[in-house]
Amino acid sequence: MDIATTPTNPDGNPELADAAPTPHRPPVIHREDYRPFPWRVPTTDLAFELGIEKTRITATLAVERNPDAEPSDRLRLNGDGITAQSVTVDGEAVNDWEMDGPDLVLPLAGDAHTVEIVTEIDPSANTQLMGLYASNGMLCTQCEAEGFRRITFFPDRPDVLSTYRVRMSGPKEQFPILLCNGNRAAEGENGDGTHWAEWHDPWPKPSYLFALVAGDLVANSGDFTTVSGRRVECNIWVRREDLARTDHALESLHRSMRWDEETFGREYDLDLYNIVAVSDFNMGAMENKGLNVFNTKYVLADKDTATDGDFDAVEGVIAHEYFHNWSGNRITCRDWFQLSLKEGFTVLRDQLFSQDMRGEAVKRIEDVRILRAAQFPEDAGPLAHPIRPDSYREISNFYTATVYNKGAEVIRMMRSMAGEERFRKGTDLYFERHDGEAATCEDFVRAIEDGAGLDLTQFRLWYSQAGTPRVRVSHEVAGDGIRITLSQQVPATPGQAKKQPMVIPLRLAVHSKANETTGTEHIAVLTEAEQVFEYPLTGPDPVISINRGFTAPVIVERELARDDLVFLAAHDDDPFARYEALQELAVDHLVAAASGETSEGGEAALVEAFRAILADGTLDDAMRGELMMLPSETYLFEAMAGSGATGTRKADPGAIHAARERLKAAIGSGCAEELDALYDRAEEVAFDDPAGRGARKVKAQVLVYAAASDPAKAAEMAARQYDRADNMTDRQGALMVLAGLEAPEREERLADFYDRYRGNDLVIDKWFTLQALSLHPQVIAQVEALAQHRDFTIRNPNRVRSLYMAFAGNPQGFHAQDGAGYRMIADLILKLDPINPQTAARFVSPLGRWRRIEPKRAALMKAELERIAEADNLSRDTYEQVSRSLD
Ligand code: 0A1
Ligand code: ZN
Repeated sequence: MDIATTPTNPDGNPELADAAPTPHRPPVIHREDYRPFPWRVPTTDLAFELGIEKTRITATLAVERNPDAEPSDRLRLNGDGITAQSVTVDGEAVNDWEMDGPDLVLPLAGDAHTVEIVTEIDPSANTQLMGLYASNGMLCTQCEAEGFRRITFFPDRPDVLSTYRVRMSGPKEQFPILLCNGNRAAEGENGDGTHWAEWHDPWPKPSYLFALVAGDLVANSGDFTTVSGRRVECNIWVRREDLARTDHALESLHRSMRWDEETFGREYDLDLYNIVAVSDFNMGAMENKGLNVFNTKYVLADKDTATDGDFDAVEGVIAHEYFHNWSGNRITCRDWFQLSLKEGFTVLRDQLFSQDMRGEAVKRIEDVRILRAAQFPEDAGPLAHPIRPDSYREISNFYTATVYNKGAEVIRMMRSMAGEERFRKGTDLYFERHDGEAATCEDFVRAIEDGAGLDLTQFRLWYSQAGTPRVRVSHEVAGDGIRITLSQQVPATPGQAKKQPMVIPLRLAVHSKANETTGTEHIAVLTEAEQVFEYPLTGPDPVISINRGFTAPVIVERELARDDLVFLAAHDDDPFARYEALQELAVDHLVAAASGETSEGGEAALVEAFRAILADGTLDDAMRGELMMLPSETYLFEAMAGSGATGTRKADPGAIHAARERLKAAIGSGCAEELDALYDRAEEVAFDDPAGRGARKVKAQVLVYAAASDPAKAAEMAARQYDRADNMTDRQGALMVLAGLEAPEREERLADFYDRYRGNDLVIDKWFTLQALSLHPQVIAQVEALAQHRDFTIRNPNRVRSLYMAFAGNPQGFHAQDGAGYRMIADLILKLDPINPQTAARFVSPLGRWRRIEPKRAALMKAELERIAEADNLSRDTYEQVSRSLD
């Protein structure tokens, strides 16, 4: 497909009036076309007269020429679906402005002016949830990436930093709480039932960090004293009925604040930190300066309604948004191509925080599992892009696992190469050098180079090359040493046929199988296409343990004998490497089985390895639970399809599903006694016991294996667990298994769950998800019925995701042989696109994987993409994802 390139104006924006792009083919924005904005906006004054159906905004911008940019006598202010009621320049009404597409362009001759613009919007009609919108009777905003332009005309780009003063007024009964960024400056009543508040944010910020909330909210409050003695008032704002579920969020915030001081030397910089929970939200949460807006899912948690995983997610997201105060807000991005500058770094920071809070090994395994489930397929498919993309049509489509999670891995590699102490010197230098600026990924890399004393010249390729590198490992023993040959290949990705060798740091050790001893750890930094590393041997029968701790986000291809993998699974001293060896055993066996190859002894070896894990007294249950999880079907598709460049084999979802179920049954029956004993032991552990979380995790796993090997017994066990549960983890774990079984217990417990939690949106979301994810043979019909349920609404993103994202992640349903699953997702995309394009576009990528799937299903998937592509008036979001998926 040809790409419509877009020239830029001197005013630094794409020329929307250019002929090539049409609503059906939105323009492509290129990283190389970045130009500084010709104007600065030192101060922005906003006055909001708030109403659910009509809000009037008066924006007063002080503008002055930017000496660092090419001069222009026009000021281009971005808009999106808004019209100006009036425009004044230096107090005089003017009418020589014009609209250029959605933007307002104003001629300005002098060096400095004051521009005032009035707009009026209807928040209740805002179904996209970008800009100012209504949710449950309250008003809130979402401005990243380009939502501010739906409120008022503004240079809505991250490199225009301004100091904001905001006055909000509105009916007091409807909106008793009025919140904005920064510190409260003044408030008062108007005597006509309305009241007002003025807010001042002393820190210059880009428009995407602007936020406002007005509603009937209550707060869970708790002060935090920073390292230098500043008292910070912290509030978690929610609806009254949710207040009892906010303690965990507040405690997580306090822990994050302390950790960032201790670990990165970052202190909070305002007197107030507000977090508001809203139930209609496109993403997880948003780091607006001093006023984070959160999806309720990442705020509310108590034992009865949230699982252990939910508690972890709340802690992780609270930390993530808090850490953005430095990595994102104090130092922001120059342009949206630099998104990984703030997101990759902040994800790494939140991962390190959670490792410190909950244990390094288990958290690392969880993070790698997420990377493999979400990012590896992205990197191997039509939507592959570097962590710093080169072009986009709609930036919302680039809030991806690549920018976030691979971005974090790339910075983690720098940390591994530098060591913790030197890495900290690098980050200190970055914060010092760029505080108050809109920076680039290049700025970050240079600061780490200078501060940590690394040469990252070649390493920079991680920012520009997409695709998951494959590293092949072979070795030969030479005397009392070992020669390890590592070679790398980076697969071709869209727009990038040829790749250069990357810098790949791999922690490795050489163990001795005969002596059952573990070797010392080395770090091998692979920089060439092929390279030999030599190490001394510590004993006979060497086995290489490589990419320990998952130091590099690569796929390791090693031809290890099954015995060697079994040895590593049982004896490796690196917990991640143990997990990896087991995963590899399972992948090898399952891919062979799904491909119709014989995998003689594969199943027996896995059952034995499993038995060893169940019996291993050195493991705690939290780690045991991780080790018990088989690779996901999506990961197995990737393994079966091989690399983009060389893989000729296609993934067969039906065969993989069947092979995986067979293996689960074999483990379930082969280790029945051990699994039962584990369950009985875990059942005795009380909820609050420090071992409780691990115990709940292994119980859920035991049920999974029982369901595959002995469904009647599993139904009985799960029903009993459900009935006796005193917490959501046990209840959900049991119901998840029941939902996949054809047993009377299924309907009873599902009905009970619904009745018990009716009215609690987040838990009802779980009820939808459990069913959409289930292994039940009738899952498609069940999802169709659930879409008609009175509690289903297409307007709430959480609810849509709870049903359809879960379904799209259920291989058995989504990949149904007749294409009914694909059709269902395509129908959803078409229906949702006019309402909420950002959320609709996120459903395209599962269909986009068609090239790696066997031909019959691939044709059905592609046909659905084509059907979407033919629709009139597709949003920019969905258009971009569908056209890239078909290219
Ligand atoms: N910056 C946020 C993510 C985010 C991005 C876009 C949004 O618009 C709907 C919302 C949130 C983060 O990384 O947490
Ligand atoms: Zn973020």
